[in-house]
Amino acid sequence: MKIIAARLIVCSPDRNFVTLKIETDEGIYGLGDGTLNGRELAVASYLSEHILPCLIGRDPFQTEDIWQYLYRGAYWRRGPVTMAAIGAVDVALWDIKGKALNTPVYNLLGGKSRNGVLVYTHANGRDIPEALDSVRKHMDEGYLAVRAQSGVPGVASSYGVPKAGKPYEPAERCLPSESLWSTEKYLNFVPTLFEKLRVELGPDVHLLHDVHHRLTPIEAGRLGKALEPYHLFWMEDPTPAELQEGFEVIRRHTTTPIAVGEVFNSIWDAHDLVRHQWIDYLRMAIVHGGGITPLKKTADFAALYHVRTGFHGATDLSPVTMAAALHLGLAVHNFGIQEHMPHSALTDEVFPHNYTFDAGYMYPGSAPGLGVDIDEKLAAKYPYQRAYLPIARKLDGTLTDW
Ligand code: CS2
Ligand code: MG
Repeated sequence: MKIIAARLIVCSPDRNFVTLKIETDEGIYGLGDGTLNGRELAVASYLSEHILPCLIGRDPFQTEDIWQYLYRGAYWRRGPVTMAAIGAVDVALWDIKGKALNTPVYNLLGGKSRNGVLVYTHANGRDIPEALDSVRKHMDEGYLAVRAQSGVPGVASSYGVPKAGKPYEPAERCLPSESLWSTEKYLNFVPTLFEKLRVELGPDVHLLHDVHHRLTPIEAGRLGKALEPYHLFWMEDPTPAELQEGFEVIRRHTTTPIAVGEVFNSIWDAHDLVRHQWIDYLRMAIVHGGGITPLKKTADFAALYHVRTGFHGATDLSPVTMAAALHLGLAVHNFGIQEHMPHSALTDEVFPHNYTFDAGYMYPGSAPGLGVDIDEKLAAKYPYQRAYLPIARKLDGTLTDW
């Protein structure tokens, strides 16, 4: 089998997506996702200018060699743009391989290690009563694990809280908006949120929380300790993770489990975090980490240190990445949980897929390959629109991590 064409479909059905379609001489094609929120065209250009011409004529079964060719062969390594581009190719090749062998991708990764993939979804509210209602609503829908975010009194536009009545979606089709941030108000408030949730909801539901990189390690240690009585499933991105040893400080102070990695793009970003057991869950997105090939290796490495997976699953990753995460999550032994932030109805229409949700778990389906397609005619009706993530400033105007 040979690759005869590779092209990009950049569309915006409610939000931007970069999709790669690789076609073969046997009529089988595969899809990959190259979406990098707010930087979509950088990945599209990397793919069309630098990668796609090199794919023509190659054997799509050679996922390992093609991955090494794109990673080592470029000389310039890593970084979100490069790795998202490589990830799009890698995932499309696994899709082709599954279709050619007439089997779902999880069977090529070790087969099913479990019946279904435990997922968590997002609950949020402008205040504690609204956040509580939102968690309850998702529990009624069948979710066994829910991430809870709430507006913080005195802090305008907190992370994870939607604008009036809309589903939460941080990218905006305008220049970056600015929000204000106060660590002091946040740290005083969050334990009261989880105290209320536990009192009202009981011990069984898995509760998660995303700090979104906003604390220093010692502040994160304080928060983790304060949250211990409410036994969170995890506290996510407590501090920016460039300094991996920062997590040693957090670990020294709390037993609240830690999840990190949605902005990582290489096993090397997590190497110390994993081997020192400073974290519990690794959240790299399949696309931004360079695809299924390196993520399988990363998961196997993490397994040696009791670190489990919690792959990123926000709506800025397309249904193609969602499917890839479900296939890999079903197969690896050290699966932890999968984020599920459902896409809009329009996005789901553009990307028809086989994966399903039932009673707290998701299932990738048994279609050959990944089980996701793209309706190109419909996609063409929604052209790319420039969009940015917001930025955050402290109350005194200092730019801080959003
Ligand atoms: C978030 C993301 O899903 C998450 O945990 O942190 O929504 C993140 O803000 C976006 O992916 C940014 O593009
Ligand atoms: Mg997050």
